[in-house]
Amino acid sequence: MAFIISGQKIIDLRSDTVTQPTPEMREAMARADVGDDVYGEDPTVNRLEEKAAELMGKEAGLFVASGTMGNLAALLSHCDRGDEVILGDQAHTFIYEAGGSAALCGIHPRPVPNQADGAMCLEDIDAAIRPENIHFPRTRLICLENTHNRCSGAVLSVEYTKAVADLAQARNLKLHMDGARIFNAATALGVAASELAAPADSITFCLSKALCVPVGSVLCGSCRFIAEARRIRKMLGGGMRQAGILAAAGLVALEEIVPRLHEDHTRAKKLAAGLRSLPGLTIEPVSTNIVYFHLVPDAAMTDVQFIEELAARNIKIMNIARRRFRAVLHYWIDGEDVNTAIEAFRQVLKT
Ligand code: TLP
Repeated sequence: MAFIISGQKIIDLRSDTVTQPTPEMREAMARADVGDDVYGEDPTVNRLEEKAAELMGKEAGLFVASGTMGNLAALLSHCDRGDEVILGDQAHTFIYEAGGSAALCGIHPRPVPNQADGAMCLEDIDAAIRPENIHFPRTRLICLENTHNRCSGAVLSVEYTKAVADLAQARNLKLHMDGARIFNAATALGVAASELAAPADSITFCLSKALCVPVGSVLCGSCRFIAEARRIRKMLGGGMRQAGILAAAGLVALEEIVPRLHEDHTRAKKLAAGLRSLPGLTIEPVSTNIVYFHLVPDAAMTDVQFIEELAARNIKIMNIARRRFRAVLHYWIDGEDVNTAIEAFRQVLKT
């Protein structure tokens, strides 16, 4: 099932963003009814936005180019310049979005420590909320991430999310959720995504990760919030025209790929078990489709050598930090690919 690139079978575990559209998606894209979405006239985008809102239990949805754009549009819709957002120090929005909220929106990030399970302690959040004082920025927003990418793909529970929402409400703050992989979280917990999204004022989820869609995310929230986000999306240059070509793949993903995410989770556990049996590696707990592992500090090879030796065997993984690596399971990796990958790791760790 792995990709064939230049005649070589590549098992690409760097991310679930590498997934290609399924044949059903390509077919739906070719047949999609389209119109000018900036005029609100693309029937396929409209259907996707309605379906996404329904799945998230929100009033409205907005199709955006990427998870980064969805988070940025959310932050800009919730906050004014100079406002402060509380988010985890391992949050994607804090680490990987090129500082966009500060650079483009003048929003001040206030990172608090993420625990290993992806949560921020309620006491830490509470302590980070600014009192009214002319010296301080105004705290306006709290951001959660579910599943938590850098925290082992961990899942935040419905109860925890509600507790953060209660705190936000009590302190007159809004709650945004970066739910790039919210369907993975819902699958792992056996709950509807709408239950996880319910406590949040807004949520963005990605179609372009484990769901195999080539491009796109959807931001969901109240009608009023989405109307503002729609204006901001235009400001960011994200007003797309016949975007139904892309949205068509999104509709297929919600029908056909979401129900299969549990297969990626099972394979992630299988990969983790295989890696755990090898010398020289330690493995982080696996909750969803992401496996983080470490080369032991005294390993005989450098991180770069490790990556290169695996690449020479057509296995691609990502180096996240010194001695820390990530493998992400997705639709295009089947059980046989997992066995092949484990065997390649075994050979590399022996060399
Ligand atoms: N994550 C990517 C990289 O940027 C690290 C990946 O390979 O995992 N929120 C979360 C939790 C994400 O993991 C990502 C992408 C995004 C937002 C941004 O989505 P895009 O790439 O569509 O802007």
